Amino acid sequence: MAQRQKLPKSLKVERRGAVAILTLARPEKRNALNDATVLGLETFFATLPASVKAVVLAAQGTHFSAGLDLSELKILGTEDGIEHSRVWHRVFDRIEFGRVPVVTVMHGAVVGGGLELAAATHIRVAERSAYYALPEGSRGIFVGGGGSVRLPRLIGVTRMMDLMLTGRTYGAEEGQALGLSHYLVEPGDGLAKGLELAKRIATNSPTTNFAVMHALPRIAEQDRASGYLMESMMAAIAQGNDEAKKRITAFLEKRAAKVTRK
Ligand code: 1HE
Repeated sequence: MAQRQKLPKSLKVERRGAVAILTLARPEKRNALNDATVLGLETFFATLPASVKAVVLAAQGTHFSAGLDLSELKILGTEDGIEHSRVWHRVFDRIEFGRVPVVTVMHGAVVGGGLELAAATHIRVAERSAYYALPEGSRGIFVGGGGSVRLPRLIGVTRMMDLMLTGRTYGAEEGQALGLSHYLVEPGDGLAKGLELAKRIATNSPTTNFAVMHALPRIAEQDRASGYLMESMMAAIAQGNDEAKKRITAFLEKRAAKVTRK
């Protein structure tokens, strides 16, 4: 795919119609996230062609990601450490509040910064081999990629405390029950499921995807009165759009799919 800027060799991109597949491609280091990879993620999302409507984030090898590249951390002092964490915040925010929804396909270790990255994406598919941990606790450090902001919202503060204090891991089934993943699939089936979901997401009205990515999480964090206000404004913007009118007319004229359960 023609990406305007060059990506590091730890990231590979393929195109399937309106979906781009971004693959962490450093399996020899278990997709540990070094600076080049994190900045490459930023470049990828900053230069996404307009024709890409959804992204699948996947990983090569037996593990999704071993988290922060610890060989780079050991040379950082306090001030550089703050800057390092702030770069991760910037990049992961760019993913979470970017232009297109991102579906992550997880397998093997999804740990530390790897879990923080997955948590910054919108839909997570777990293969049964996936497991989750926050080894920062055992390494004498703390999460730095937005984990303390995003993970308590997914699984609660006390579960995150347990992960960090005791070095506990959650398996794929536990992660599914807790909300770390939205879909649980057999080993090897993750990419197909991720692509199926991303292709479906890519057919939504861009206004709906915008509202879900940008308005919904902010409304959920607001007081009720502000939330209702923002919801009515967002609803009015979405329904006033030609795309919404076209889709509703198509349903009324029996040209659109019904909501059925397969
Ligand atoms: C690494 C890293 C890494 C592997 N940084 N090099 N994350 C952790 O504490 C997790 C550390 N990693 C592991 O526990 C294991 O590597 C795995 C369970 C993920 C995989 O085990 P395994 O047996 O398949 O692989 P391995 O033999 O441990 O690792 C293969 C190579 O990858 C090896 O290098 P080699 O040159 O000896 O072949 C490892 O050193 C290297 N490697 N993980 C650097 N993480 C923004 S703040 C976020 C804070 C965090 O993310 S802290 C959590 C760090």
